Amino acid sequence: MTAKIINGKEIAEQIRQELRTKIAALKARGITPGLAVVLVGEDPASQSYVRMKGRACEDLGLYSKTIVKPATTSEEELLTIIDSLNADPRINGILVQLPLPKHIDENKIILRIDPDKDVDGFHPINVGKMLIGEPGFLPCTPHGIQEMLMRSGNDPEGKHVVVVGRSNIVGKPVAAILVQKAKGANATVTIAHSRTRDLGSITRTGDIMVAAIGSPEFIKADMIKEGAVIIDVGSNRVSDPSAKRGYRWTGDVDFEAVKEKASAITPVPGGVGPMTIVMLMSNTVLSASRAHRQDI
Ligand code: L34
Repeated sequence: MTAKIINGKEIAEQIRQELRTKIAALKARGITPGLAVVLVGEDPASQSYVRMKGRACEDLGLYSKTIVKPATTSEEELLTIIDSLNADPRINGILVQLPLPKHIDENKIILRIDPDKDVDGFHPINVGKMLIGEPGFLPCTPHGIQEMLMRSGNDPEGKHVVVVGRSNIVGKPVAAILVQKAKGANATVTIAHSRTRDLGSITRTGDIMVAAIGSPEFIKADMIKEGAVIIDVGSNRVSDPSAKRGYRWTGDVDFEAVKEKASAITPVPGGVGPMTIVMLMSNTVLSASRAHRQDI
């Protein structure tokens, strides 16, 4: 079997079009949703993600503000920036790009963001709401994965989803979302990770696999079930002297081999990445409509 490619770029574009209608409705009422992105340091991958977020805002006609600070920025300074964004009525969404430099406590920073502007869905209030199935903000990558599954005809209901990876950004929340008693969910979920014994014996039972390990091409063909749906969350920048820019993006899945055994697979680039960006736009629009009590 050769897998169907789940085109994240195309699905994200479809969602962008839906957002344009909502944004036009808000603008007709004098409301322009606004997003602030804060980047601390000079990690090249982070720089490129932050650039893409700014460009997506521009493309949709959202107000956007990108704040770039040196790696030496203190925790106190960053907290002050967040306080001012919390108080700024033009800003509906605040995102602090992770990872932060080691001397800054990420949890402390996230806790300072107004939960009503937490478009990343990382604040413990929103994490709690997600877990109990209450409306808040769903984290962009996990929510994007859910949208991707549904819009590609791979409803997770009743299926066994094996998540590989247990980060707060992807592994844990995607499991929490897909296990909900809700449309687009109702899955049986297993979370496997670096300490899982005999990983392959677990991953081979997954009808759907979400690979979020952060290790290039870690998932080999012999680790998946024949006909499985493979969601590759990996976003690894590996150096490649033959590439124009000197690097290329690769996922956590050995794409060439796995695509011969899976029924559907997301590519890297052009898979989960664009979904993350568009769900961020969606959360920002949602936040603005809530802030102005608009039902769109
Ligand atoms: N706070 N930190 C916070 N929020 C997030 O949602 C993120 N993440 C992850 C890292 N840190 C974060 C992102 O934005 C990863 N991530 C992300 C976003 C976009 C893409 C990849 C990761 C993406 O669109 N990648 C492209 C390839 C890159 C390119 O074309 O230059 C792709 O097609 O996969």
